[in-house]
Amino acid sequence: MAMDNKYRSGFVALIGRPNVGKSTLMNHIVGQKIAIMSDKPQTTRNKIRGVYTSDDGQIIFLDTPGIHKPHSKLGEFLVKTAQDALDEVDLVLFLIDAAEGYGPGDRFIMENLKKVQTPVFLVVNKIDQVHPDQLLPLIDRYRNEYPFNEVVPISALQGNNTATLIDLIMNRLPEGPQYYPADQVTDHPERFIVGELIREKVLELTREEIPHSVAVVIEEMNEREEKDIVDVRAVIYTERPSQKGILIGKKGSLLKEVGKRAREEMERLLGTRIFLDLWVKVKKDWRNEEMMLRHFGYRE
Ligand code: GDP
Ligand code: MG
Ligand code: K
Repeated sequence: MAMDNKYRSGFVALIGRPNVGKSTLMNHIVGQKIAIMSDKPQTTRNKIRGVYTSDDGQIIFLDTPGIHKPHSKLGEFLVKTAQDALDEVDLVLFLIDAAEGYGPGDRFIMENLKKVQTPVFLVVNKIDQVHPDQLLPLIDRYRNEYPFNEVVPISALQGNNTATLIDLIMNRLPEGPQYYPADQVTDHPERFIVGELIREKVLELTREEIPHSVAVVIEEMNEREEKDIVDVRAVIYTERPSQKGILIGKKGSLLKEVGKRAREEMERLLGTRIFLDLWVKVKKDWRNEEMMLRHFGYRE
């Protein structure tokens, strides 16, 4: 509950190393699957907004790409994107994984946090996986490196203490308007969600054989006028012909399964029948090609 009866609203960035639970937290608070979850790191590459609305105010979450030491042009771009987001928001939630403990990537993030003015909460996630005695030393370790405005232990998965987190966030936000209608949880284009769903199914079905170098481009997404059907033409880009072979599978069996699973989930999500036309193409070393980055929508 807010401390006064002003309506508050603002933008909150979720940052932290891959797999700490950023998407899980946002999905828990917003209550709908909008960011794609996976146990493989870095499946969320674009900003996704989740909107939480109550009588006290409105919180608009940005699920930014993780800040980590860049190893390629794509990596540099992702770090820059994350950094830019931090300067534009009202509050930053820095998530850590209580079970994983302190990691070298966290120091890099905190160094970067010192460069922005925005207040920062340390959100210690996955407390369901540790003994309470382990928490204080861990928190001290982080506090020694950065003067966090709040420290909030939670379990995003089980929802422990997330209501407190919401209250603390709300009280930090400035007085402001309700930016989005109360029933809106995301303003992300359906195209992006559809692309991410296909990527999710590829990662699900190929495990380690296909690295994160796959990108999905939705080339066409059209609603048929006379029928309740949406035509989607999508291309999965891989870096090597061998990966293309794996992805297609024996007599096209793997690609067929990717398409089937993605289509079923799209139909549930969008509430319409989907006709999915799925292709696999090879683009060598697309991670480091500026033009491709632009083509895939990672550049303005
Ligand atoms: P992200 O990369 O930071 O967005 O992390 P995800 O939200 O994709 O979560 C990574 C993994 O951690 C998933 O398998 C989640 O189910 C799991 N996870 C997230 N939050 C919690 C939590 O509070 N407790 C436990 N035990 N697992 C969690
Ligand atoms: Mg995520
Ligand atoms: K700061």
